[in-house]
Amino acid sequence: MLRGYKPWPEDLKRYYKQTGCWNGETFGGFLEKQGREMNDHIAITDGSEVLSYRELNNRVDQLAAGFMQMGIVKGDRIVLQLPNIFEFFEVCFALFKIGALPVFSLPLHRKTEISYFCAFTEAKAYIIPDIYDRFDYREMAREVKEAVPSLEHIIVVGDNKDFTALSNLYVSAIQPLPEVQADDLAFFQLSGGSTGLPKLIPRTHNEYIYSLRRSVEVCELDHKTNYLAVLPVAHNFTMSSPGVFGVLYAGGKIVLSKYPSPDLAFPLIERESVDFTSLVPPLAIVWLEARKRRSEDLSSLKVIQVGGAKCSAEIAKQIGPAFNCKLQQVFGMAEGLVNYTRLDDCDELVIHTQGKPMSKYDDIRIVDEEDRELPIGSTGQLQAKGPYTIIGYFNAEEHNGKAFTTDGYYRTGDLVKLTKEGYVIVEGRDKDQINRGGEKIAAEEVENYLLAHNNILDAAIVSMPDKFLGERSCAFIIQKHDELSAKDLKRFLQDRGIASFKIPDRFEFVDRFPYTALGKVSKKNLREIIIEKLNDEK
Ligand code: J2J
Repeated sequence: MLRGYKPWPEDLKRYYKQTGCWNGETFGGFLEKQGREMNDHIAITDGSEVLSYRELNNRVDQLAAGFMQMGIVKGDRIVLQLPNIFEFFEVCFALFKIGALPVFSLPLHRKTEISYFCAFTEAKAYIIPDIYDRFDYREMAREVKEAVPSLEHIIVVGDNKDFTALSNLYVSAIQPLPEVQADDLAFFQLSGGSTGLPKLIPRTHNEYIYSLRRSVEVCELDHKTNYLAVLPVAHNFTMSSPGVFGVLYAGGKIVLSKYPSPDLAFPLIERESVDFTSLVPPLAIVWLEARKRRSEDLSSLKVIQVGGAKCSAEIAKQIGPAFNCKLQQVFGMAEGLVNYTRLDDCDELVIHTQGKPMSKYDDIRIVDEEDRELPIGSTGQLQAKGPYTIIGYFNAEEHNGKAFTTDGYYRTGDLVKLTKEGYVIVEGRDKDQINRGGEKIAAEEVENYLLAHNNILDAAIVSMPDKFLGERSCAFIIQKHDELSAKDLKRFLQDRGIASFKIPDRFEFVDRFPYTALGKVSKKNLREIIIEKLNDEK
């Protein structure tokens, strides 16, 4: 058993198996089955090249053999940082078949985050594209390797320079694949986080495949589905709600778009008869605007999902009519619980709520600050437990004590209320996080990066409202000597190497922070201060 991983207790395992939620399937097993049954049906396309289910399964087997030959074994952690390309799937499923564990980082992560993921998980390999979105990942990999010397392999998709080329690892199998059980760990997802460093979310085959199966049912996918992936496939939403893994589970076709812009996405929708896709709210706004001026035939679209951040009713209202399709709101989290509006729900629910839990085995409650359950209709903290909601982060015992209740509920940090139909309305958040158009920023993480600056005495980051992104981030700074500018601090953070979305949008230099009665920095007051300033500037 991997150190730092707390497995599901036996009684819960038994319960979720008895109820049929966990059906014993593994990722490798289901791809194998699809390879046989779906055969020449297209699994993945990028609009020019295609890969059938049989070909995908064969390439996965060859790659699994190559990984084994280079010494990757069951239980090894492999940090994966690939955009929306075929190889993402080949690598994932090859690792799943061996029982090695992908750690899903996002294309925007930079050397600070990647070095941390590699060191924290004691990763054996790090897999990257050569260049993506004008960024050379090989240069970053060199720095990561320097920071984490225990990392054995850097594997590159494309021009490998002096690293290992992924393309050389497709070989014919000479040894059998190891046994992988459905209760085994399959991979690590990343938490949006609210404290110091990003937390890692351990997932087993059983629990995650249940969430795929149930998502496929709720979203009514089948082998005729043509799903367009525009958001990064490594994100939990695009991966599993129902996402690209849900599509493979249903035997449908994944259409990969490297970028989410309508210039790329709309022609793909037309050419590939896309009927289903997932967006974050700011992207929905961009698509709505583009729809007015572009001429592609998008009549194949049946469902547009919007999730990851609150979609305002004003935007929600426009999506159905503009694209002549259904809107589905999705309120989920990489830790588990996913809520969907249903495809036959009335407009009132679809426009004004964030859906209801996908499974009847999801157990949710809304509580006050002392964990006392609140009556329906009151706003409180959402807690969740169920067959696909984790019971602990990886190797984070102290944090787990705070993030989970003693009776096993995950504290989502979201403030919600329930409608009489049992639908969730997201009202706010009591976690120290900024949701920048779906991209999550743990305030404390960025504050710590800023505190490493020798002229910063204290830093506090809060959200500020933004019409397009929903929220942006504002850093309040107390400096030792009056000499810093916003530009200096942006450069300081960039040089440190962190994802660009974490760099504060605005810096406010102040002499002191407001404090709560308990002596903590009052982020509520800071938010009020910046809102007032923004209003004055209008
Ligand atoms: C308001 N807040 C939302 C929504 C997520 C499906 C969909 C999304 C995610 C995801 C996911 C929201 N309205 N519709 O993993 O499988 C905020 C909440 C939540 C946090 C989780 C999936 N949808 N949120 O966004 O792990 O605050 O997952 O707790 O990135 O995003 O973020 P993340």
